[in-house]
Amino acid sequence: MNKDYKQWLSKGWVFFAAAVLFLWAKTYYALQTAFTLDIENGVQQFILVITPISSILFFLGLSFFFSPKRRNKAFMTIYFIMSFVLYANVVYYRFFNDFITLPVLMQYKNFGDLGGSAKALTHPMDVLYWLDTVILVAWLVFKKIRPTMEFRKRTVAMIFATVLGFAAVNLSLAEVERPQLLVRTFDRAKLVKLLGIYNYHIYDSVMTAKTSSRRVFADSNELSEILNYVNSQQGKMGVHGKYFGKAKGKNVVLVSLESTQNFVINRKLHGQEITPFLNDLADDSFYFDNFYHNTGQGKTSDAEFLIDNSLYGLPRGAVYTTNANNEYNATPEIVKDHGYTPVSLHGNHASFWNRDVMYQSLGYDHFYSKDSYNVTDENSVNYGLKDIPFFEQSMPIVKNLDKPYYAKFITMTNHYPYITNDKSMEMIDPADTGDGSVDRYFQTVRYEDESIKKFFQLMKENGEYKDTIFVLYGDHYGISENHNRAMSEILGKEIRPFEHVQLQKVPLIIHIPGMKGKTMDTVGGEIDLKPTILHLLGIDEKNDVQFGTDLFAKNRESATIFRDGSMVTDKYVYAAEGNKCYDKSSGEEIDMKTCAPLKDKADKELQYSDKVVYGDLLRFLDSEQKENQDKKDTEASQ
Ligand code: GP9
Ligand code: MN
Repeated sequence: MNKDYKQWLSKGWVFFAAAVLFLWAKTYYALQTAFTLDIENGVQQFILVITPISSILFFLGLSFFFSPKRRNKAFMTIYFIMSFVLYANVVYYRFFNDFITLPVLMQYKNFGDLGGSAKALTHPMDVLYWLDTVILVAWLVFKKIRPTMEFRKRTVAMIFATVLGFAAVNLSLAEVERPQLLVRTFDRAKLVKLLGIYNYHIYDSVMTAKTSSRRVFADSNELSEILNYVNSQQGKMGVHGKYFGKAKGKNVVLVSLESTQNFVINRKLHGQEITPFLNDLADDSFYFDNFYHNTGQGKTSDAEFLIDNSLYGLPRGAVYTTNANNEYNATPEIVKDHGYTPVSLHGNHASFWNRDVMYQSLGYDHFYSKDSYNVTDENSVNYGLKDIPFFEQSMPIVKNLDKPYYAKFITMTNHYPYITNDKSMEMIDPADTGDGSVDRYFQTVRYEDESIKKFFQLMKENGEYKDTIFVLYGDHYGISENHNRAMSEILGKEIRPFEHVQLQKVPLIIHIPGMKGKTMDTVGGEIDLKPTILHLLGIDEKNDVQFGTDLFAKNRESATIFRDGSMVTDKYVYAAEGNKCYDKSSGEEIDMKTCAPLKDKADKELQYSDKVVYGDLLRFLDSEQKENQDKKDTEASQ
């Protein structure tokens, strides 16, 4: 190598500038290609270019506070962490269509479990995300060109002044583009778009700390306001459906259908039904074809939370991991007071989604998790035990439960990336859109359907069927917006925000042996299942805060609210994404004015629910109710 060249390469500022440029270019490349940020104008484009620079200079600049001896190591460590944060978001986004939040990171303490998915989510081109790190490390390893980053104090001060300058420009432009960006935090994509990925993570960490402090400062007055709201809403509290008590004393079986969306029900692929058993079962049950999931980042666990508590999950992270030690008033605990044995059954290990801890707070007597099953390489795929052996092996457990039981079965095979590992699992050919996940989805849904068929057979053979009511629900979407192209091919129409909202429908089938059932068109969501189930059992709510309504109640408001602030009623669809309003039956976009009340209501209700969870407000419930009752008593006696 030419001597001048070597000399030049060993200059500290050359190395520093090269590293900054590498990281800047890489971050910009990710912002442009890996995430869907919907850049709307030139200003936003400009913001996107400059956002990474302030945080890159700031963090890499921190290495100047280390002694010159340690500086190179400190520098590379920071560089590596930033690259890792970027790449982790890229991979996470491919599946979740969302950015990582600190609570989510903490809940995936078992990253090993994501092994299967993670592999499918990495691409060969991802080498680009690590090439720069390799070059920089090599640069530092070769003694002949090893630079020493020793700058004058003035230079360092200038670097930090540049940080401040860029940050100020960035923040003021962002404020103009999106007023109150930092206060209204529903949308992580906007934060990343306008603040950059690294600043977003700083913001997220501050928010997480703030969240934990909310519990400390919460007081019981907040609860009275929420109780007033809940009691004033149409049909929310104590309004019975016409089947109140019709399943009194029966066992309750809940089945969580992994990633199962409603569009597969009664649909054919290659002339074959995708869910033949569920289709027949729906005919012989109460089948809700306007039922939506209300989940957020907590996915399966959010669905479980919604169903047991009639409270919403959180806007960030999963309540199962962030607030597992709260006081709750959940269905398992309530039915237990009425003589039930509440249990949960799932073939994954107990700590996934922090279930082992949360279930104790919700009042489950026992959690039959992976350790209770015989799980081998042959009988598992993806996350673990396949659904058919799961149900087969669950039967002896069920038979031995004290009756009546409230048993939740959580299926798992129909999970992204929708893998089969045995020909006998493939009962239908994959679709042919060319999008692997979508194509395979139909096969794993078909397998899941077969497992439910088997489960019903076994329940009948074992004499459990006739004394049991069955509640089957899809936990959340399986096909994200990243697959809109393939989905529009399947559905034969363009996927606008309206269709996207409609795709959040999941099947709900309530099967009561001996009762005929019918298709129910009331609009509802997972939030409504707690009162619906309790009422079927003839149990009335008391001392409770719940946001759902009995799905069988005639005068209930036919509506549901999504975790992202969208809302669906029998007439309108408000899509929070894009802030759009639609007529529900025609799908035509209409004036946003019509949806304004829906948007307000959704925001208010979600805020109330978040207050309950963040503030752990149910711990005040007994004293608050008692005070109200005392007040009423004194008023009555006056
Ligand atoms: C894990 C299973 C899947 O135990 O419930 O969880 P998900 O990724 O769908 O939330
Ligand atoms: Mn799930």
